Amino acid sequence: MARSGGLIRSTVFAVAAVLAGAACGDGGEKQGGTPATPPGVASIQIVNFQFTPPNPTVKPGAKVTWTNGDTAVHSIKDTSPLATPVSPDMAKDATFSITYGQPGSYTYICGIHQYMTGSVTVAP
Ligand SMILES: [Cu+2]
Repeated sequence: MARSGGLIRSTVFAVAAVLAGAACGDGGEKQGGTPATPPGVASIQIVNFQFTPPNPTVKPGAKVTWTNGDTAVHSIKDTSPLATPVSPDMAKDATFSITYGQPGSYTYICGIHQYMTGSVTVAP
């Protein structure tokens, strides 16, 4: 007398804990308009005289950081109309960042080895 239809229903209520906007307004007394939630970041590694990845796409307001993984010294020179100041000479593990506000395509090179090229695309 086996009773068929032993349907075991395992209902899992996945409570989606939406972590929307983690505690904005911490009452800090910082000066300057540093946004609480940055729109994005991207990292470009310099390895073997190449940018990796060379052509990232980021959101407006994103901060792109280059890190020199080579023992050779490199620098970052923005060659777009943005005309960001050239980075200092970057020793191994040194970093340099540019924050891109407006959509567009921003080319850059190594100021020392100008055959090292790349571009950052900023798109909404
Ligand atoms: Cu270089």
